[in-house]
Amino acid sequence: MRVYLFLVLSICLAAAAATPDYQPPFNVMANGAQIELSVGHANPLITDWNGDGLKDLILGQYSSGKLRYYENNDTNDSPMFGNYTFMQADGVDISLSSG
Ligand SMILES: [Ca+2]
Repeated sequence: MRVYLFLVLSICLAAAAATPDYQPPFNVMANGAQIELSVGHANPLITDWNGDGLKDLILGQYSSGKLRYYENNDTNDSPMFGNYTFMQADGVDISLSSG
């Protein structure tokens, strides 16, 4: 019986893992406007950066290598971002080279 249950659970977990549920694409807004970058490449990261329980947005800019920080001012289900600040280390904007 345990072998049978294990086999059924394994099949269910494999089926669930094989069918991700993606949402339709959408434009991310900040301060009421679509986020624009000077060059079309960006590396987004969603994480609770400031530890307030709300997921924030960090965007790595391809053109200058700077990291934009957008704090989430609403909820995790309906995030609202305002103006960004550049992330800094020791008072200096962080800049990562490309390549
Ligand atoms: Ca946060």
